[in-house]
Amino acid sequence: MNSVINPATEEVIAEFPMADVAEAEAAIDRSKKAQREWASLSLNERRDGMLAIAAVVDANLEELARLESSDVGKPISDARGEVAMVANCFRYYAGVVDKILGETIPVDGGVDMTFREPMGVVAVISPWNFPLPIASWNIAPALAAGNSVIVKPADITTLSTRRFGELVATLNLPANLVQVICGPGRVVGRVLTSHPGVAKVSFTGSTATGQDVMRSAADTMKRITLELGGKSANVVFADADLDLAIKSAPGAVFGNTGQDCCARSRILVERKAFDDFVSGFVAATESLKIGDPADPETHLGPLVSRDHHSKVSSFITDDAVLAGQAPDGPGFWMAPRVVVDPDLTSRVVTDEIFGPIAAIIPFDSEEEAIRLANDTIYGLSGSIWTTDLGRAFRVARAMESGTLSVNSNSSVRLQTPFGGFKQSGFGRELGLEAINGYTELKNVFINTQA
Ligand code: TXE
Repeated sequence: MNSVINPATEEVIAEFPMADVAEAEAAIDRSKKAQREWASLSLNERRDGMLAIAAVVDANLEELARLESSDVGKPISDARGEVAMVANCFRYYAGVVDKILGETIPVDGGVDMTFREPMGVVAVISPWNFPLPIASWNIAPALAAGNSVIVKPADITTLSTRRFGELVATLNLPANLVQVICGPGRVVGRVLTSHPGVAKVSFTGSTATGQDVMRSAADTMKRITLELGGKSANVVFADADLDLAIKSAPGAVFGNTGQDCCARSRILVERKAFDDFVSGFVAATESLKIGDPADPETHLGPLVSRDHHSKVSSFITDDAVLAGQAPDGPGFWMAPRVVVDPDLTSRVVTDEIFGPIAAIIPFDSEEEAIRLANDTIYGLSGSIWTTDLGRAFRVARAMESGTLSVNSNSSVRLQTPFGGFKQSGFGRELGLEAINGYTELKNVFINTQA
């Protein structure tokens, strides 16, 4: 039995059995049949099927948000917004079903064209920080392209995805089109990443597990998309609208209690503005409300688990400035901390912490800012704050990162590609680009001289 623990209270809120290898294999067999059925439906039927998923998510938004909030420790206002995004994700990709285009290519001696064909069974292995949204970013484009899906949520945060699976099963869709299977990553996850019946694996999680997924998928040459960790830079130039940059920065690193692959956990600030930024940032962070995730006013909940709390605690050093007050009593609570001008080789600067700890680092020139921003094994996200348009473009083009924003700390939009450079992974989620990751490209040449 797997016990689900509410990280804000440490109470067991649900128990359910974990799947084993045989169950995972049976799910793959069922999924193959579902895929053939789904791909043979008309375009309108597939579109309507996806709209029905969006509608059932909307109709159950409050329940799904409460499950997510109690399972992850996520503030309820965030969870509501995330579940609304899940519904929008299915609506967006419902509109894509009949817009998956090929090309005609000028050639001699005939006509040449390309088709984007479904891959087959897609396995989605999702993490615990944004369980349902991240699963949906992969389920929706996979379905739009004519694939079936098996989702394996992280063992510690299964509730929203399990309920989503139950809701989808009530719809008039091919049986087993979307199956949710809960089990340990090293057992059930491994079956999905190694079984010949799975064509594609979309994995979101740690870089170390991503490497394991790659190795395991190699034997059967699976297609893979990896969305892994990050150590994103928030680069603030002195010519920026400093008030706006300061107001936005705490949410960008401490949102979801820092458990965000896009967390701007390295804040690089031009020296001329450094002291003002640091004092403003600490004050803005102190105004964040830490506490009961069920309270709509709460900004920060607890960390997701006891294990994760002890991992994040190992990053706390004596020079960290405490910015806020965590509740006493049960729960995996941690108040935000700020480390000012740290040694650039320290773990707080180099490692993905995945908790509420920010490093603020000074720089003196644009070149130095770029060098510091790129001085990491990761390359997922990042921000540039400046009022100089030329500088904004220069720095954005020079940063080794897949998802950047200027004068904004946003990373994710349903319409735009999301993914990383370097050890943050490869492949892109979201936008029309995601469809390329869920289709095989086929070229057909027709001889017109025969
Ligand atoms: O992730 P794992 P963990 C980072 C973050 C965090 C660290 C560890 O730094 O502290 O990873 O988190 C499944 N084959 N991110 O240990 O292990 C697992 O069951 C197949 C960043 O929880 O990567 C879960 O469903 N699957 C990240 C998923 O992989 C396996 C989000 C992720 O778990 C498997 C989460 C295996 N051998 C953590 N082993 C981000 N990019 O946002 C585990 N799994």
